[in-house]
Amino acid sequence: MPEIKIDIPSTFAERIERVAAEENESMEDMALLLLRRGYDFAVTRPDVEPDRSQRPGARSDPRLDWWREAKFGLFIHWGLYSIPAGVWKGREWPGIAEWLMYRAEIPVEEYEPLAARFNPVEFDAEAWVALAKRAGQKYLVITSKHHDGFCLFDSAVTDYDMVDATPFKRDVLKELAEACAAQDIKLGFYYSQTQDWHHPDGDGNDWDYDPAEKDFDGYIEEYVKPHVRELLTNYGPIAIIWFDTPKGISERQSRSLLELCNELQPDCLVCGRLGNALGDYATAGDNRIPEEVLDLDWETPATINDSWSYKLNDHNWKSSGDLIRKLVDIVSKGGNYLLNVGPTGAGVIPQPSVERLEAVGRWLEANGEAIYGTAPGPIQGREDLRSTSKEGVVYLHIYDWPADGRIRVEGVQAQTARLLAGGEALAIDGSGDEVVISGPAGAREEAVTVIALR
Ligand code: FHN
Repeated sequence: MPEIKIDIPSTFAERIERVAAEENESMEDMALLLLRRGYDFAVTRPDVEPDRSQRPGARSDPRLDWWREAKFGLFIHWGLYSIPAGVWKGREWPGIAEWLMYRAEIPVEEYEPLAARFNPVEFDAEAWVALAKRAGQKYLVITSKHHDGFCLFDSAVTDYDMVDATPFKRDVLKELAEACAAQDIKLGFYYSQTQDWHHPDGDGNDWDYDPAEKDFDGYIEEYVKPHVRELLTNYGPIAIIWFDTPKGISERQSRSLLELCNELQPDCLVCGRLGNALGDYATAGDNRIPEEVLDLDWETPATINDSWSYKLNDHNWKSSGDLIRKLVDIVSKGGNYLLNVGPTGAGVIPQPSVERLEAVGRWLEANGEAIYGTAPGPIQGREDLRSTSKEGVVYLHIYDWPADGRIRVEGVQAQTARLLAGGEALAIDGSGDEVVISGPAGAREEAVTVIALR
């Protein structure tokens, strides 16, 4: 192929660099994709974009209490895109695999037949929920409809759904709802309210449909709202509706979706990506962890590898130690961690994800007291440790255990120190300006060692 050189504005170059880093792809591949599709990523983004922030008043709303306590949830990206898993007509497309239809500009006519191949015989709702349980996750959010428009639930307003269009014919959301109820896990539905590349009036598909001809308001009124009604009527209590990529949705439209959710299930939380700063809690950028405590209820959605949905050749798994540190980091800043898995087209959660979630679960079994129901601790801004707190206890989460076992902290008063895992009492000296804890010398095996100070 001949080499072509073009000058691009530096802001666009920055955008390419950022997206390439986020999706762990080469600059070259991302440049080609973004030049081709021009997806409108902003160049610089705050941790929480203003339109995805928490609505005024929600900070003290008791409806969020269970969510504030929960801290850790399981995200599941599963749909037709899980079958090609990033590969179309023999070519592997860079980036996140659930975006394949958009990035490869696959015509609806060619994408739709994937439904006839969606036969996830390995799907086992109880096993998925049991995995969340073992991981110490308290809620689960699954893609009821992602941007490709395919519905995992039985809908009366389209046949492009799991029951009507696949050989599997089972309402997998119903099975998940039952499994969640049985195992005491809260259930949430992800729903792409703005982008729908299958619906002629949804946002995003400009290769099959002329954007100038789209009736977006009609799509919200006659398609999105009936879907939300179905999701909040047919599956028992739903804890969260997780809208996504609000893009150009108007305040009126966001508000009317919120009102519908409130009318149907007043206790159901609506995430910040409803748009127009109307959500019950704020949503940070994907895989973004703010530098400091945010005085908001907020959540970071995050991947274990790079893609959200299953991608054949994405083997860039974060270590379990890294995931535990990320959980601690987020919770120490007042946030929740919604950690994702991408099951295969056959319905199998990839083994590397299972192993990592189980490792986080084992850590939480010993240290969960320092995570669930905690508030950010008094010690912030240190590289080597994080802190959380609850009634009369400060938890120090030590990332880098000092070789001599001596940990010094300022700004906290304490009489006793104990290792949370195992309960060993540590010597403590609080007589000076700082508290000095003397723990065992030498390296420790845990990714994060927690000390409870009282
Ligand atoms: O475009 C989606 C993406 O596919 C994925 O669903 C993530 C999860 O937070 N949300 C959007 C990008 O922010």
